[in-house]
Amino acid sequence: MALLKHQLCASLLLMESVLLLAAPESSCPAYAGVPGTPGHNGSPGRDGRDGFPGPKGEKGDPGVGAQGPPGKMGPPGAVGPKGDKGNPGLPGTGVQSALVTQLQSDVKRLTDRLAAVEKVLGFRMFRKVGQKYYVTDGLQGNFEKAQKFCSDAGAKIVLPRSEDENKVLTSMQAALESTYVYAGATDRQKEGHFVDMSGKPLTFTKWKENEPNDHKGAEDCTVIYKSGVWNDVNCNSEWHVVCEL
Ligand code: MFU
Ligand code: CA
Ligand code: CA
Repeated sequence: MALLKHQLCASLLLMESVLLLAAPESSCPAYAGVPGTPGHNGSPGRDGRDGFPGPKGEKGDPGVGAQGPPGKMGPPGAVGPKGDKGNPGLPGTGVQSALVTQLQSDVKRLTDRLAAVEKVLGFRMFRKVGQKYYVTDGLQGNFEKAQKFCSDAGAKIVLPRSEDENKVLTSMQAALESTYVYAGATDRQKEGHFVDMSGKPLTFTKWKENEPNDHKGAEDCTVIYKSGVWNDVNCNSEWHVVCEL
């Protein structure tokens, strides 16, 4: 029975196909079929293309960050030209003027004294005695050479004016291993009458016994022996030279 129904349906379908081919715009009356069930949803389509760029946005508001730290100091500028001399000061009071005058004289005294001390330091040996300095470089020579050496040094040939000074001189002689040192006294002007280099009579002397004797009638210069006593000698004999400042 099932086979028969199948054969019948197949025959009907064949007949319908033939009729449709023979008369495509057939006006044969037909019955509409029962609607089928809806199909399943399809898979999603592909992504679309990018859209066109939008319009430019409005300018933003200024930032509100804190101010940064100051930069480093720049390099120093060139030294400017020297300024003009200032105006003279106002006159001081009497006390101020007296003080300035005093300070000026103090500075001068100190400056002069410093210069003297610095001169002394230029010698090989020196001694301070009272207000004087005795100096020597150990030179030996006749009286003329002794005078020139001391004069060139801005000094005078030594002449002890007291026992203290005489002693200091002998202490230098010991250090120099000197027998005699020339002193600044002669009797060239008047034989037997010894005077200093300014022509003034001597206020202190320490002649050895029987001196000055003007030995051989040719002794007009004075020397001091290492023991401290004095003798007159020939001015051409050569002995140590000490100067006083
Ligand atoms: C004494 C001194 C002279 C010299 C002579 C050698 O005379 O007075 O000045 O030193 O001796 C004798
Ligand atoms: Ca003499
Ligand atoms: Ca003598």
